[in-house]
Amino acid sequence: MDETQIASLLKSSDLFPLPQSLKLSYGTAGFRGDATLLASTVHRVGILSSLRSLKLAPSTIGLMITASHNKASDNGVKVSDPSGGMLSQEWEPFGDQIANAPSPQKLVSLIREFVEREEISIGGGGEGGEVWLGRDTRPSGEALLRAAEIGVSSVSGCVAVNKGVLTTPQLHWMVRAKNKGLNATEKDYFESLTTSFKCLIDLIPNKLESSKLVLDGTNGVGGEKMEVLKGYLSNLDIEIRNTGRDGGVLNESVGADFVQKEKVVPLGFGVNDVGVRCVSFDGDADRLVYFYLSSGEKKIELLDGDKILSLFALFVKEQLNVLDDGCCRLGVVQTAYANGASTDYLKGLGLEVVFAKTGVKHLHEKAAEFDVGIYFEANGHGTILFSEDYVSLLVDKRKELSEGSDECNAVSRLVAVSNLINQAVGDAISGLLLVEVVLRHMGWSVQKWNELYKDLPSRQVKVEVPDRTAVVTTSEETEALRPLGIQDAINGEIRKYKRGRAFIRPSGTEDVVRVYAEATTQEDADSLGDSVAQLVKSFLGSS
Ligand code: G16
Repeated sequence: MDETQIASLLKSSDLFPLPQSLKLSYGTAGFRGDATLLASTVHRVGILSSLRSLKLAPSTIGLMITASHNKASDNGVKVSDPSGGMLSQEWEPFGDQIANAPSPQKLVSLIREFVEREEISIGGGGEGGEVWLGRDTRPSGEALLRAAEIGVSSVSGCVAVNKGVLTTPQLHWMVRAKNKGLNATEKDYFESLTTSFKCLIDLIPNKLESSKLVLDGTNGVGGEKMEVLKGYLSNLDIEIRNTGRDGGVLNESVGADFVQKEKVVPLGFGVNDVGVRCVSFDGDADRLVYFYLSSGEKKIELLDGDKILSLFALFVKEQLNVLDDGCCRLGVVQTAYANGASTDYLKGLGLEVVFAKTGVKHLHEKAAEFDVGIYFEANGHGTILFSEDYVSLLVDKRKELSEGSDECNAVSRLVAVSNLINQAVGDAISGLLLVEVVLRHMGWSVQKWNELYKDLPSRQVKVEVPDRTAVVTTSEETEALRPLGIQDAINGEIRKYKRGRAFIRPSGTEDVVRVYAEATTQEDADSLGDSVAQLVKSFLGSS
């Protein structure tokens, strides 16, 4: 790094001093925290993104300003690699180091060491770097995006391109398309989804009139973008609520995280919606869960990520059965949060089920090992990955099949699904379109879909503690290794309940320890969850 580059980094870093006692880590999905404290973090992630782009030149990197399901006053930043997937985990420690560097001088010395070690050529006349920036609708997003732009541009030869308000999956999709040399605008995203959705609808043998779907847009970017998509689609009857225009607050008693954790109806929905198919997005529209009200009560029937995964698995398997394609390796990936009943159901279908740590970056990696890998977290984050080799094989196969035959239709469906469902990351919009296709294909109502299996009652609790990092778990997060003795105490509680299962883990996005509990009755699941939460408090203290 030459003197001019060092001066440029020092100058821009002076604008964004690190707030006192701020300690952040890249976490499950990037850096998150109170938005008023994040300017230095976002600026530094801007620098990191430029370095990543130069390292992988020629390539475009994505930088998204969002805190997704967190409260509206929080914000955050996450990075997309050129593939559209999450930032390589190998770079996360460097992210942690620079985010916490106490002074501009220390920051620059860390960058210098890293640039040398990684042999990154800055301003050496090679390919320049490019970082595409997006943000959700949080009020703090605009100023933070500006901080990111300054960070990106402080690295010589790198340009920041502001793509404005987007869902996280849109930015990932666009980055992936750009790096593949494809059309990569937001309009291209909508057109690609619309074309494959129409193709899948046309392939449905006995089309029934579809009933209305109601979307809870969580007062965030997802509702806004679905309004745009509606303009492209003629065959989806959808009503959009909680768009944020009517004064509702982002994620406050609305959205996928609220609906999935609390299992109650979001604001804006009520007695008039009994029996209607409803869906909730989260704050940056990378998660979706379906639900319906079976009575005028607040309680809902939830169709979470596990049920979406099961629906998709059935559909894909049905197509593979038509092809009699024993050589396609189809697998599904879940986390410890997956309801035990869903895992039993998937295994009963003869599917290979593997487990990963919480965080899409972990699930995505495992799903990519299959020809067709379906991954979903119970919270509604997931997608279907098709290997490029398998898609080429399908495309070649289609050429040999007679148009309109069952085999040809099955191949066309699989290819259209690979185009519809986001190959970069979980995407609520494309997930919604695929659920709608599959329900119509099966001729199923949301109630019928819900009957695939019956969830074991479960309970999730958040516990605020002075230091959540005191909880250390095994790699699959099913057992706590620290604090010493807590797992034995948890096991003692689990043993008291029939089919009892419970685990704890530190959240990577909120300052809490999460507790998950499951048992044969809701009363037992609640009681197990509460007693494990009590154990967390007694081992770690309450904050
Ligand atoms: C993020 C991750 C998800 C993860 C969720 C909760 O979601 O992308 O994979 O399940 O956080 O993580 P944790 O339990 O560690 O807080 P989102 O939608 O908030 O970006």
